[in-house]
Amino acid sequence: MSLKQKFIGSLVGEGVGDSLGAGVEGFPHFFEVREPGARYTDDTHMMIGIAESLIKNKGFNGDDMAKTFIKHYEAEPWRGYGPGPPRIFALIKKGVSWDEAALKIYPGGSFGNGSAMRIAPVGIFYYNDQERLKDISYKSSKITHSHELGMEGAALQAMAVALAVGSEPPKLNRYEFLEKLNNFTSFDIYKKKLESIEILLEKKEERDRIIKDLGNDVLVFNSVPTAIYSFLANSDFKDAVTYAVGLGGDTDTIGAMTGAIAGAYYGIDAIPQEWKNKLENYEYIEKLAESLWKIKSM
Ligand code: F2R
Ligand code: MG
Ligand code: MG
Repeated sequence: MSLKQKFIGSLVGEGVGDSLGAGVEGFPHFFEVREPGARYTDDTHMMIGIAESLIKNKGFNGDDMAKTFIKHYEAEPWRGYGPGPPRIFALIKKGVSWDEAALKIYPGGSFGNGSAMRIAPVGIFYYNDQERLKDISYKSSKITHSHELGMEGAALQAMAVALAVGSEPPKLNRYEFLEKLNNFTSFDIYKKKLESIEILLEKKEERDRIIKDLGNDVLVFNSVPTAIYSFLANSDFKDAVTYAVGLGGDTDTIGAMTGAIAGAYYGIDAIPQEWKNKLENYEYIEKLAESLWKIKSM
């Protein structure tokens, strides 16, 4: 499969997963998931901002990325943003630097899942450069989520996307995938969750066990591992994303993160056509992924 198909698969996969979970965010767990809703939410909206800024600057520029987030938020504030980012945007507009504003909202910074949910463009763009992937994940996270667990969660999600780009279906070795993620992170909380994923996969556990051991709420260390599990426990794009959303809780976000990983692995052609047809701004998201791929291929 071509790299281009994987890049497009990841960004479209994010949008589709977000739209599928959007109408049921916060629902208690276990329900049948059917069709994506008409709209994506803040997850995809901010993912688009990251892609645009990486393309414009041919890499990371913190000031520009923050301004891009703010421009999008002001145009469409109704996309269901978390409580922190709009307050941080207001501070940046008042002149606080992009890498300092986030520290002023939550003590030690936010560890919500808002910087991991949007990180897919960093994962695909730096898929073959682990050091830069971590560095840029941390920097892009710092705009709104400056807690070390917030930045690490974004980096781990980016690394899962990167590993999926670098793996050719159907040959994924789930245990090697988890081992690479475990070697990537030095944080105990993430290492323990990755070890739990391995055990849960072996035992083929029920959904209530997955939620209990991994989590499905808005905190990044409870939703990135669940997205990774949802990808690894299922054998095609549709099943992975449907499973993730069906767990309930932060459905749009866990759906978006699972979709970004599964789309990077299975590629754009594996995403159901009727879901692609329904995705708002499909052509634009596809164009962003293609531009990232072109810069990467230069
Ligand atoms: N906002 C939502 N959903 C609410 C309803 C939307 C509704 N459907 C609508 O249309 O209006 N979803 C989005 O928010 C989540 C991402 O949030 P983000 O960007 O991480 O926000 P924030 O404020 O940084 O963190 C979220 C919560 O995490 C807790 N938290 C974070 N850091 C903390 C810290 N240091 N100490 C204690 N708690 C901390 C807080 O409870 C924050 O409120 C996604 O689900 C996205 O889809
Ligand atoms: Mg959302
Ligand atoms: Mg959400």
